[in-house]
Amino acid sequence: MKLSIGIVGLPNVGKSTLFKILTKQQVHIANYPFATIDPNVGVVSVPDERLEKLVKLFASKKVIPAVVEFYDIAGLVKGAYKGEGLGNQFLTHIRDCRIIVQVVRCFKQNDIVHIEGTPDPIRDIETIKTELGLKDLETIGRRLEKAESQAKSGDKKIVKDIEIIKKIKSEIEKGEFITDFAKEQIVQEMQLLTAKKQIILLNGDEEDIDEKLKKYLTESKANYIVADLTKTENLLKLISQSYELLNLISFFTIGVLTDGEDEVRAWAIEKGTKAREAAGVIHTDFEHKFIRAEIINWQKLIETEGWNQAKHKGLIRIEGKEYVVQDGDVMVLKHG
Ligand SMILES: Nc1nc2c(ncn2[C@@H]2O[C@H](COP(=O)(O)OP(=O)(O)OP(=O)(O)O)[C@@H](O)[C@H]2O)c(=O)[nH]1
Ligand SMILES: [Mg+2]
Repeated sequence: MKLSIGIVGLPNVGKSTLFKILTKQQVHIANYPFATIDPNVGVVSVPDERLEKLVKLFASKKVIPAVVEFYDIAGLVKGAYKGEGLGNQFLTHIRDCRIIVQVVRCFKQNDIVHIEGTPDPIRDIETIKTELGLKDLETIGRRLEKAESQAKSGDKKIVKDIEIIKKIKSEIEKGEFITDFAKEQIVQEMQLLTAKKQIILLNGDEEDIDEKLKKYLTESKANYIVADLTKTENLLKLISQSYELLNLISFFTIGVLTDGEDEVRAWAIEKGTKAREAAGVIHTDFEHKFIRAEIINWQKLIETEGWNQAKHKGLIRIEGKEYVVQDGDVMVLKHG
């Protein structure tokens, strides 16, 4: 499962600065709006101490961590949905992202241009929310038209789809996010932006965040991080927070125990994933050909100092396809 994160915000607020901190890529950062036009895409390894310990135990040469993909796109302005600024075409670049990070300018330095004259975090957050909503309404409008023309056939699924579409449409029109509907198939098909989980990154110092803003964020139940991007060197907490929001956990595979590859690898799955589906994350074939999984918690494996030792002690469990994979499981799959 690919975890991808899209970075949005007004122009010139620090999106590319954040992207550079995360990915260590050299990207164009400049004190004028719309410095970024084509999206920047970068991959970041998910830091995991457990992985390093397993590499040591198996003396593996190669370690393959789970990765997160970041998309840094052009700035959004009021009216972007109807073509203002650079238009909204670039919003399509983040449609298959699983999380949206919104960078909000809180720092006050006057020499940095603000598209609306002066920073006003609440106004700016609302502007972006409106633009995301308007983009979704455009998508929804098209989909509703199509569904309504198909509804004449009386297909029950289409009738239900229409019901859901109308419900989310009115939510978005009220200015609400529709994260509660994110699991609905029709919502997933439309890849709606307001259905995605969001993290607000307040770009500034603690003293730039006033009481009014804090209250607003609390009332809107926002997930937020405060970070002055000119002083921050590492923002890995953004990745751990994304894992939490998406309910992700990791399991590990050891190459020498499976296909003979000299590598230790981490895989991200959603909490509650069963062994067979987890096998499918490694290779689609494995899901169909799944026989069983041999499993041990990573810590126990380190303590027993090796797979064979753990096996002798009877610590390796045999689990079937219905087993719910736990965070930190080391898994050896047996497939046909
Ligand atoms: N003082 C200060 N300046 C910042 C901070 N973060 C970014 N900047 C400056 O703001 C300007 C814009 O930064 P970018 O990262 O290019 O902003 P962006 O959001 O990618 O801008 P666009 O691509 O034009 O939409 C640059 O001159 C940065 O150096 C900050 O925390 N404090
Ligand atoms: Mg930029």
